[in-house]
Amino acid sequence: MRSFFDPRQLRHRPVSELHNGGFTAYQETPDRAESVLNAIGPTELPRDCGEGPILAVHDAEYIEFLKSAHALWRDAGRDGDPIPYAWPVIGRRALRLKRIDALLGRFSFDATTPIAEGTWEAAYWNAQTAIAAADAVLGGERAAFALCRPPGHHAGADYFGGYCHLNVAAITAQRARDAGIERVAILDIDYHHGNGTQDIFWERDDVFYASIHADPATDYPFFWGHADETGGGPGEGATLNLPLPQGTRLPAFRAAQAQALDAIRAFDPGLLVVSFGADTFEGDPISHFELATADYRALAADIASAGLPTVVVQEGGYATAALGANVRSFLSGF
Ligand code: Q9C
Ligand code: ZN
Repeated sequence: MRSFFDPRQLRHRPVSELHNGGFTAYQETPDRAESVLNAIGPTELPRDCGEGPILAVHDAEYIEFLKSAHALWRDAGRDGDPIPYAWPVIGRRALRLKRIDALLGRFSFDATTPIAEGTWEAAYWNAQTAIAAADAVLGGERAAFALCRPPGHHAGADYFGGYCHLNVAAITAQRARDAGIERVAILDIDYHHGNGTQDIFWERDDVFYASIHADPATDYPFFWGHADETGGGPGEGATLNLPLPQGTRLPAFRAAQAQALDAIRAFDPGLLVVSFGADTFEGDPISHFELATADYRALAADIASAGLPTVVVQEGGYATAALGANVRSFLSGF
């Protein structure tokens, strides 16, 4: 399978994150990408398609913020990386303040995701990697893989969080729409609900979003991903959430995925985007499903049997040493 990656994606290197009440080493490391690269062999560099496909999904003010946040933080005399800590909670005025602390709260939903010096450059090339995989499939490839890192599915049109800045699955889906594909489906099988992807397409009937994830009653991101969230307005019915309990193993996960694939087939998309997170792995340090390395091949084979042109984008997966083998297993299923 053609696979894409750009070494500039490694330049996002926050030092620490707020986790369970203290600062711990940042989990979403550049080593994750190295683990995958070592396992899957050579990748292709993306070409530079510019900001157009990013701005087709994300708000321009948010993009300007991402570019400038680290410098504004330094200008304010701070060491370390910017981390938001005050938010305009629902009901507050959406003030357009200039202070970096206020901007951080305006454009985020959590405090787990610092913006490091190289974050914008990494996020930009991360998006180009996804666009390159999309273009390969739009050009006739049956399937392609974007080794996206940082991940994307927690990022909304105007917010970051959950280790994500640019929503690579949404950028991929929108790229296909703009190339003339009338209906696109996204299957999100990361351990966590993809709140950003859901928000971006919530009111749209041209992009179907199906997600299998840990029940948000017990797991991050808590405020999205419940089974009764099915889309709004014209998008009613084009969002499908299938939460599963902690401890889930292959049989239950596979059954949920079959249900999602049935709904996707009924939607009749011209292209499928898979948000693939390997944080469903039994050895994942921050998650609580029990999938084994070989299980990913079976899941991918089920997806491949839907017979759709497919772009796989990498999301989470924090058992770094095993991540490469898990991704290789998944890709082998195609
Ligand atoms: N104390 C992805 O897998 N940390 N993001 C949860 C735990 C955030 C995961 C807090 C987890 C984000 C793409
Ligand atoms: Zn995840």
